Amino acid sequence: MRIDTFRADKGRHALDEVRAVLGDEAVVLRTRKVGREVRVQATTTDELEAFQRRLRPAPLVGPRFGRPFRIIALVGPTGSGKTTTLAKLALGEQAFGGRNVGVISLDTYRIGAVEQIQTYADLADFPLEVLSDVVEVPGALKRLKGCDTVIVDTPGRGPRESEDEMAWRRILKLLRPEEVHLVLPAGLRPDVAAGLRQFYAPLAPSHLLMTKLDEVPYEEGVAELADLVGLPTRWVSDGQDVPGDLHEAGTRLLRSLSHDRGPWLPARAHAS
Ligand SMILES: Nc1nc2c(ncn2[C@@H]2O[C@H](COP(=O)(O)OP(=O)(O)OP(=O)(O)O)[C@@H](O)[C@H]2O)c(=O)[nH]1
Ligand SMILES: [Mg+2]
Repeated sequence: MRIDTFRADKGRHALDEVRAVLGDEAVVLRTRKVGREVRVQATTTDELEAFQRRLRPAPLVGPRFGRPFRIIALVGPTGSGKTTTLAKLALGEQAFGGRNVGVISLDTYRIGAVEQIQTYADLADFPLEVLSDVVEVPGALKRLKGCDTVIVDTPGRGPRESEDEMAWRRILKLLRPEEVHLVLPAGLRPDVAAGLRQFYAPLAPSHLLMTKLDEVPYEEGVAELADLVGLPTRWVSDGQDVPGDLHEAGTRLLRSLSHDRGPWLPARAHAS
């Protein structure tokens, strides 16, 4: 999305400039005073509409591969929030909460990973299958046949992932998920996000799921990052509360484009 920045000594001069360059279609996003200068960021209604179209997800599909449930997988770098988001998706009314959800975990690498997901499974009473080999797939799918949606958690691994650690990728391919959400923290540097998009391309991510919006001052740059990754996005996460801190992405990203500028403190600091 094209966002232009206009600078002037007074607000109205900056706005005159906005109108002169972008015309009647201009949409002012953010206005900021920096020293003696007023900075206005603006775009056009056409740009905004195109942005919304690019990020809007198609309606959630039903099962597609001759099985009784749809599979939604979460992939992404270490600590991006995959397991926490999975719990929110499984428990939250804004996602699949209260319906028949099952969980498959492919994270048998990190110490404590199984215990982490087992805790949520016990709390929420959803069936959990932990898989480390492709031969375990048919049995697990059979045991989950009463579910409507199965969510798959995967290990966070970096570019130095070894051949042995790649086993989970083969299992994921075999599962043929209807949706693969690339889970990325919203505060990533754009070049790092672009690199990760490329790194995860072999897993064919269909959606972006941004986490940790609460850690980004004024949520500035969050919508631009989503635009850069260029995948439809259904949910965003903005905190550690399960399942509360999960939201529908469209309106939230649009709102983040024109976030108010008060003094910024991390959400936890506000609460205390
Ligand atoms: N502030 C904030 N913290 C979050 C959010 N989502 C997750 N976290 C925290 O981030 C940390 C890592 O979350 P996990 O869900 O374990 O991340 P993961 O991607 O499963 O990590 P690995 O399995 O090690 O790759 C935890 O402390 C979570 O509570 C969020 O939206 N905002
Ligand atoms: Mg995890």
